[in-house]
Amino acid sequence: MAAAAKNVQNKIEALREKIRYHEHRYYVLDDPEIGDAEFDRLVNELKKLEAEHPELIAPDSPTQRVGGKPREGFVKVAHSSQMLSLDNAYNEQELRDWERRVNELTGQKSVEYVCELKMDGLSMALRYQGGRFVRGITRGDGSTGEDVTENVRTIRSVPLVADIKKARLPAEFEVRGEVIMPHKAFERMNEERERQGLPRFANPRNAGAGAVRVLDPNITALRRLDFHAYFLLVNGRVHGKEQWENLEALSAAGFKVNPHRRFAKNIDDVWEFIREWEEKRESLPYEIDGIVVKVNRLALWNELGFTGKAPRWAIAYKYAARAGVTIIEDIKVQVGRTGKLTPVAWLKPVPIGGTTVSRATLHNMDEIERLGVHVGDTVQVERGGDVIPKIVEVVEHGKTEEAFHMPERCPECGGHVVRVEGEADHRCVNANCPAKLRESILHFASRGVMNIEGMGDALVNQLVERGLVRSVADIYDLNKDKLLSLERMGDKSARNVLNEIEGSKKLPLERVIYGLGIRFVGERTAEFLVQHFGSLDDLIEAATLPEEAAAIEKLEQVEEVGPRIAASIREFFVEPKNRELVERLRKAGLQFKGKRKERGTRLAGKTFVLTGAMEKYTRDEAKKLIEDAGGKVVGSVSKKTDYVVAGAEPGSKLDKARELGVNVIDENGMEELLGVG
Ligand code: 1X8
Repeated sequence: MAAAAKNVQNKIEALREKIRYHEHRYYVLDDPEIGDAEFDRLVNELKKLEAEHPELIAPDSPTQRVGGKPREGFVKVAHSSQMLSLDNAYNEQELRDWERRVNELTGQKSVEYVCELKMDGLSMALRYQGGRFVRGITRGDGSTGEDVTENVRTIRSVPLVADIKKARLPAEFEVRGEVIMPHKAFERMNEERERQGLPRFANPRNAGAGAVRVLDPNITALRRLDFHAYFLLVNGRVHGKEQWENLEALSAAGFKVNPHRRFAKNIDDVWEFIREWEEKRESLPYEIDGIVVKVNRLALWNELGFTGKAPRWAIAYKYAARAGVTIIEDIKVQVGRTGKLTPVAWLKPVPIGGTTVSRATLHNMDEIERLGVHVGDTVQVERGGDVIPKIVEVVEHGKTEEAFHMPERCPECGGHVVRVEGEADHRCVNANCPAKLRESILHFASRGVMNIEGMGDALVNQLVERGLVRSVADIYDLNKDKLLSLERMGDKSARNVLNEIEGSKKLPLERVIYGLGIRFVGERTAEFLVQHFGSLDDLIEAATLPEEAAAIEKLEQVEEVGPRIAASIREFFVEPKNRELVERLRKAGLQFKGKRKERGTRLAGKTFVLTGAMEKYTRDEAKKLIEDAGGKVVGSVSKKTDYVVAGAEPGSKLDKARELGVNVIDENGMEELLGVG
């Protein structure tokens, strides 16, 4: 290899190493050393080098996690050895019975154990060759699973390259573990589904399973899944001397191994760990349903062997579901800041897992119909982590079977309630609904938005009731006199609140946009809007173009903005009252400018779909080129697609394009449109 080429290769490899290191800090250790911007800069530098030297792109490069092409279906793969389920223990007696059997069969008085959290997700086998991730297989029926490699590749805590030297692992090995969807990701996914008029997933496990088994890896990538490793196999057999050592080795190799594990000298230590986590599991950001207890010494695993389907060297201690049975006394409706009406079940108070539950959300009408609940029914209620209690099923119908109906008038203001065709939600359409106002102010002031500490329920209720705040802009007209006129507001508190309000003026534009409370515009969309438009004025100019179609088209060029979000943004900014609000916020001195990415206009309004491998560009690089020229890249072909760019081995998208008569071009054609090459 020529010296220059060698030089580039070294540079690329060094960058990859650096990015892997920071990925590991962030996604595995939850302990980043650098900020997002710095991280993005490294990745962009690597992408640029790889685009200039596509011959050096390797499947284990950090740039190659996303961008795989959708599948037609999944291929079945045999497991290296059976993926077993575990026997369960439900109380201390069953745990101690299990221990006695372990002692009898091994001829020991007492043995060491490893305690691990039992995560409620999907078991998965990951194969590594030459230390590199090559295959991800679902559990399936235990003997055969499905090849979901490209989807697993998008899970950031799965290392594409394992540090086999540091971990002293052979080049070829298999890791088994659990794919989980954290509560936050689960809530986000369900909110998105509601917006799309789709039914909610019942729990994170089902949602995770759905995300792993979608045919398009780009969808998996959006789901923020996580992987925790807990078994190490070599040649389909257990490897090494101890489970504890194996967990340490997996951790050293770069896998996420649940940090909440314990080496137990004996079964009493095990029991202590189990007792400890019964309460503590509430504070975890994901769902666990028990504790897995494993005999530590692997030599004993062979001696103990298996019962019909489960190993004798491990047991799953299952916590009682944090569920209770109670009666629905009433169903009331709450109004949120977007005017959404949420039906809430008022329950006969029932103790569940240490707290008393007296409310459970019913989300929307679809959910009520799915469950078939009525007032007076006896229901099973479940609580998980920080998730709001929910009703799982009707245990017994009440005597009266009066169906619940959404009110036709808003319970807070009497305004009209409508349900838009194709949406799951009912909402109050009165722009001046006091409930909407109260909730919008609370949203605006909340920590993730304008972060005005002290502006919680108590203060906001008073401000709204006394008419001191009629829109979020009024917050910036508050002064000491107005605040001191309120109950329980002293000199010092008033000063603090005013300081907080003053401080909020420095927060970046994306917070301001998020704070406006435009429907469907969350934190992430607000960031994309700022990236794209750079200022609130440019965003407003695009959103309020006289011609609606032109405005929508401009807005849809923003990442992750589709027709629904675009329409909502336009609707917001064409409303004169909202424009007035914006002007008042400008006068108050809020940030109206953000960081802008310069974009061309050559391909403005054009929509592209990419399929197959290009020679000169990675998928990401091509996407960026098109986007930088003002075009938009989407995942699937429709009549609205302007061009399909087909590389080598194109997928079904090419067939679809031909079927619909969409222009198909190759890499050269794309360069021509871009005016490069
Ligand atoms: C299932 C699970 C295991 C562990 C954690 N969560 C699970 N869902 C663990 O060992 N830490 S082991 C297991 C199985 O063998 N079926």
